[in-house]
Amino acid sequence: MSLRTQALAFAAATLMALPAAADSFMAMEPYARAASPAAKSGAAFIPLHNMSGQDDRLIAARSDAAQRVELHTHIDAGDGILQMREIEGGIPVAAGEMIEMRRGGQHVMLMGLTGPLEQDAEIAVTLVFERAGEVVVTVPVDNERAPKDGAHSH
Ligand SMILES: [Cu+2]
Repeated sequence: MSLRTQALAFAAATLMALPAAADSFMAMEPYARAASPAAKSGAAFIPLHNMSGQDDRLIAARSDAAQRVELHTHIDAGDGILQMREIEGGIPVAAGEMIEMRRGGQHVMLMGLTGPLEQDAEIAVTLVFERAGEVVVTVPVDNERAPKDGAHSH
């Protein structure tokens, strides 16, 4: 076995020793909500702890609960009114750090709901990370949850 082959074999063994994607990110009290039963869109708030041991980036999300899912944040347009924007380039997160999501801040936008978000139902959201790959999170619907920090809702 050449040195190069040995190095490759070692790299392969190291890769296999990595934890499964499901263990790499932990969702901290996630919830989803819609402004009303007739709402066409909703939002999921999924704070994520990066336990993968490596820097990563949340690049996309999808769910059967909505036709289109985007990573959004709110920006102050300068007139004091917060506007939602799609986050360009995803959300970077260092090893051991958190991706914060909250009302008036970063969130997973559910556009074109395939059904009403009923209180206490659960939806599955697939989060796609640059390195950890896909992580499926079960998100309870809690339309009654008040924003923790009094931020604007949408
Ligand atoms: Cu949004």
